[in-house]
Amino acid sequence: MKIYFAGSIRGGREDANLYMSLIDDIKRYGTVLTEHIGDATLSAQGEQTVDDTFIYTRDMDWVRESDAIIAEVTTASLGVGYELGQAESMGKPILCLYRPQSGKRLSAMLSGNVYMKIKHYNTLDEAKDIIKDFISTLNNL
Ligand code: 6K6
Repeated sequence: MKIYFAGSIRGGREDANLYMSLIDDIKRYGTVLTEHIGDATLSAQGEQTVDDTFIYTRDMDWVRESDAIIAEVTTASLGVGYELGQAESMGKPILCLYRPQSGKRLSAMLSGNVYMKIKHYNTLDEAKDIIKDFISTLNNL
């Protein structure tokens, strides 16, 4: 199984370590096409050695190639929102993981969209359980 993990880059890297822990967990179930999202050394400026057209083309190819998308959506990101919209158009199964926070609400473009499987969590262990359930639904398709 190929899984596209989406998480904020230029939207902010506050959760980079969490992305890495989630990616490590998801790797138990298949290939994560986007392991670099969890690279804690990557700043919000992103990689300087490749241009944005290259990144866009490569990432859209990976979305197309993937069997499912798992996104951590707590840190708002234009790129993640775009990827999720495209993935929905392609009919990909999508899980969005969100940590509720006081004073902030998830975009209605996600929370109001019945296509997206949106799951709230607080701890890494809760997120892992949600991922396990999501993968098992895919295996039953
Ligand atoms: C290379 C290594 C790490 O980062 C880079 C360069 N930048 C990007 N590389 C790969 N994917 C990217 C990069 N910038 C954005 N994305 C895609 O958009 C990722 O798949 C993320 O899920 C999403 C993040 O979007 P922003 O708007 O937060 O940057």
